Amino acid sequence: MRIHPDDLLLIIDVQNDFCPGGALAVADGDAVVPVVNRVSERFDHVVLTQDWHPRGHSSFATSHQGSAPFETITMPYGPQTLWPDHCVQGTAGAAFHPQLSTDKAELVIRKGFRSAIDSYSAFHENDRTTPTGLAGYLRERGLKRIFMAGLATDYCVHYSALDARRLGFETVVVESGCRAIDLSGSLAAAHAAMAAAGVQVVSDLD
Ligand code: VGL
Ligand code: ZN
Repeated sequence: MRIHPDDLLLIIDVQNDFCPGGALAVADGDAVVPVVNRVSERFDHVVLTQDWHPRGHSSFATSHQGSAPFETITMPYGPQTLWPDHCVQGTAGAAFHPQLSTDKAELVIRKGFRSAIDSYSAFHENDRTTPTGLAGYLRERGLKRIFMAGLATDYCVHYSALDARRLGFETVVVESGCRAIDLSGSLAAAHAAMAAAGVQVVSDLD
């Protein structure tokens, strides 16, 4: 696939807590690092996202008495999966994987920093209305096509891709640079939703 000078690579949540040994480890999560590093050399513009929760965040099972990680509860904005405490602001788990090339990134967008609301998508929090500001940033810069990779395919990549389409961006997910949590069919559901929304999924860029 030909990459254009005004294409963007959005690298999603390649953080220690989503890699083996981390608090919310995605199987083989660190395998995305060399892929993402290689792919990012092809782009003139790179943006990173960083899951960035305050202690006691409402998406943590430990914030809800009697609840366990991976259960679903109802929040004012809808259903919310509960997670182990992860990506707490300023901790080693919230840091980018040490081998991730971050120098080229023009912007790091942090998300999930409001205690009462989770944010899977790089564009909108889980109420689907509170914006992160990324769409405005990309529009102002004239960047119209977004390639995505990172963690996890079925959560933050999936929701970012759907929002990108909803906001009118051409959207390409690079699968070799993604790994999934796959909680009760979430990966298959993510693939179906992305296809229906017109997200292009490619196995690699070459
Ligand atoms: C993510 C669950 C909770 C992700 C973030 O990056 O996919 N998943 N927080
Ligand atoms: Zn999170």
